[in-house]
Parts: sequence; C-alpha cells; structure tokens
Amino acid sequence: MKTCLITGGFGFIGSNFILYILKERKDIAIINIDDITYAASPKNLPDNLANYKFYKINIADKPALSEVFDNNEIDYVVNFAAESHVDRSIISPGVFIKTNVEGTLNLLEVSLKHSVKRFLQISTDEVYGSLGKEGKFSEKTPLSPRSPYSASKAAADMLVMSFFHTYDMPVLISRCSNNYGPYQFPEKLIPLVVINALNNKNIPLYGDGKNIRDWIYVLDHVKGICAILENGKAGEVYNIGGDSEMENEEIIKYILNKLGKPFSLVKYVKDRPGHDKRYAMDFTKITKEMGFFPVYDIEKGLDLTINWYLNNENWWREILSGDYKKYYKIMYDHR
Ligand code: TDX
Repeated sequence: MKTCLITGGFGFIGSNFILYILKERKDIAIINIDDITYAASPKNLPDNLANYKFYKINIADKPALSEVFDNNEIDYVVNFAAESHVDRSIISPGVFIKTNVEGTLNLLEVSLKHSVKRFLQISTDEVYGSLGKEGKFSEKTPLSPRSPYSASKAAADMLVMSFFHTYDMPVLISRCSNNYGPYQFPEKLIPLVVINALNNKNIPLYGDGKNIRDWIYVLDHVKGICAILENGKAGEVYNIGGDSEMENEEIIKYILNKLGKPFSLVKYVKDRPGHDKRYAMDFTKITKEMGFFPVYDIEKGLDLTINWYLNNENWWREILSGDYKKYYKIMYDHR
C-alpha cells in the first residue's frame, strides 16, 4: 500500500481526484490536508471513506504540516491546495502569495526532509500568459503570467523546479487548461452560469464575450494527473488540455439552450482588468509518453455537469446562502 498526501482535497479538483483514486486504486491510501477555506467543503467527499485520513491544516502553517509528515509514512505528495480565482486575486493578491507561494515552499521543504518519492505540483495554463488567434502553449513556452493569481502559480512552479535542480528532489509539474464538472465553486464561469440561469438571474459576461478557453472535464484532468504521478519523469513539466476551445459567449449559449433559458439573461459587463484573450494547450508530450487523451467532448462534459448541478441543488444552495452574496455584490455590482 502506498500513501499519497493530497493538499486541497476538499476543493473542486482535489475532491474529484480523491474520489477517483479511492474507487479505482485499492493500493493507494489518501491523507487529505485542507484548511476548508471558502471554496472547499467536506461535503465534496462522502463520510467514512476507507484508506483515508483528514487533517485540517493550512499549508502556510509549516509546523502543523511537519507534524503530519512526522506521524505518517508518505510516498507521494500532490499539491492541489491553492487560491485559484483570478478575479479575487485582482482584489486581494496577498493571500495568493501566502497559500500558493509560501504554502508550496513549506510543502517542498517538509517533503524533501522526509524524502518523498514523488512530488506533483498541480499548476495551470495561465502561467504561460495569453495567446493571440494562432498557436498553443507547449511546455517550452516561456512563463509570462499576467494576473496576481497566475504570477503566484508561476512563482510556485519555479520553486518546485528549483528543488529538482538544487536538491535533486523528484518533482513534477502538471499544467492544465480550464476545468469544469461536479463540485466546482460558483465563482467560476460554468457553475456560475448554470446556477444564475436556474435562478433566472443575470449572467455577467466580461468584455465582448469572445475570450477563448480550452475546456476540460475534471475527470479527464484527474486521469492525466494519475498518469503523470506514476509515469512522469522527475524534473519534467506536462501540459494537459481538453482539445475544446470555445468562446465564453458560445459556452453560455450552449448552457442556456440546454436549460431552456433565454440569452437575454446575459449582461455584457465591464471587462476583467488584464483579461487573457485566449488559452490553448499543446499536450502532445503526455499523449506521446503516456497515451493520455481527454475522452469527454465538451458537449458530453457540459451535459454531465449541468445534470450534476440540477441534481445537487442542496450543495449549491448552501453556498448561496453564506458569504457568497457579499462576494457577488463586491464582484458584480460595480460592473
Ligand atoms: O462571471 C464571469 N463572467 C465571465 O465572462 C466569470 C466568472 C468569468 N468570465 C470569463 C472570464 C474568462 O475569460 O470566463 C472565462 C473563464 O473565467 P474563470 O472561470 O474565472 O476562469 P479563468 O479566469 O479562465 O481561470 C481558470 O482557469 C485556469 C481558473 O479559475 C484557474 O484556477 C485555472 O488555473
């Protein structure tokens, strides 16, 4: 039995990863470290999971992290924990540095001290910056982050690589495009659109609505992460993409159509400052080396996601009844 320590296991991608591993891999036990900040919820995982332990810890708290490593034999570390919303990073960048940069450094130091066998940093296509109409990001594209969020992720990636070169630590980095699927917090475009539409509420569309993202269903991402964790080469970066570029306006039209809601719900609002125009991933490296290719096309993935939000109204209603209202006002009232 191998033990894999996951940070951010109550978040969107982390919880999907844990569910997948515990279902598919009986030879892996999970330790979940999560501080249960606003975008995370214990309700993202069932109670009484087997081969599973949880510690409520912020990765910025190094002594608490060290204690977990002192008390458990840990083989792999996968760092999902991050502040991840670009708009929030524009309003308050400090916490992004604390969690994403300092937190990653703590985790690297503690993992090095305990000689973990693999350390996988979950990163993002945003570290590469913004594309024009042509081209895709490859692993060789120079880093050019343009928001406080992506700058914090790029800084973390650089620290991770520095541990490979300096200490010969077996680190890997995966950089993925825009995820969507069950349990995504409704500050991100797709769940926000679904939930606002269901509530007949305006849908804020930034700028001209023509920005392009390469969408990937979260389960495809999770499978890519597993492949990298087991078969990736230490010191390497692997891009993961969805092969599904779409304009924001097109995505919204598709969702509204599925829900039988009118496009008149869409309100074009003031653009996000520094809004990246287009992301697209060249992920031939992971395809060639590990046979990875996303299996969910965008329509199938969106249909599954819409149905999940329709069938899990309690999950998102609870979020809407909390601090989310305050956040929404700050974010959208001025636009
Ligand atoms: O209300 C909205 N209206 C709107 O037009 C929101 C929330 C977003 N948008 C636009 C901005 C982007 O062009 O939709 C697009 C997607 O926005 P987000 O869901 O905020 O994602 P993005 O900014 O692309 O960043 C995401 O992808 C990379 C994640 O938030 C990151 O965590 C990930 O690393």
